[in-house]
Amino acid sequence: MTQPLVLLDDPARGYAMTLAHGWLAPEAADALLAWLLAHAPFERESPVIFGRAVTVRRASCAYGDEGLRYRYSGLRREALRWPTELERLRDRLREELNAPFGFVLCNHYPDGDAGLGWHADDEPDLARDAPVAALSLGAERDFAVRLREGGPAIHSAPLPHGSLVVMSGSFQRVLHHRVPVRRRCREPRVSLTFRCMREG
Ligand SMILES: O=C(O)CCC(=O)C(=O)O
Repeated sequence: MTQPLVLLDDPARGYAMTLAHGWLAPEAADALLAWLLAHAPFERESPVIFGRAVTVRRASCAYGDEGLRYRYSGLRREALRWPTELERLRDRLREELNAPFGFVLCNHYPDGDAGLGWHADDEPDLARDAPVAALSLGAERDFAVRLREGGPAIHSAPLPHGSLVVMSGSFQRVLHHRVPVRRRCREPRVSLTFRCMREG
């Protein structure tokens, strides 16, 4: 792994974002992607957007500590028990980032026609201002960030296979992020976003 790059750092507003290329070595990233594509029970989502349930091309599933569930955009995801393949990564992240990661949302983008719109990971089930760590596997896709009030992206970074983005501090309260559609991309991508849940 190379030293993480600091892509955003705003001490006044209390947020930061780092990107570590090769956080997972290529062979390990290949094996994990193959395992997820073969075994993870991805389901296409129908989030409620402007009051209507809309089925999107992206699919997702979640793993986590026993009894955990996660509510977002009118959906409820029950966490499946941690498989060994993800437990190891969770433990490594807990140690490296000193944060109690207890849940991972897995997003499957079958190709570049699937994307994820502007949003923040700020649901009430999440611990306030805890880091969110996103591991990218498969096709390289862009990750864009803008202020919550709108306007153009203030940053956009390509996320290669095996890279890890960490959003920390007030990031989710101040900023929105998205994965734009990329029509030319024909390869699948899976992202794993590890989250810390609110106590109680
Ligand atoms: O796919 C990604 O890298 C981002 C995923 C994400 O923003 C989310 O799960 O909330």
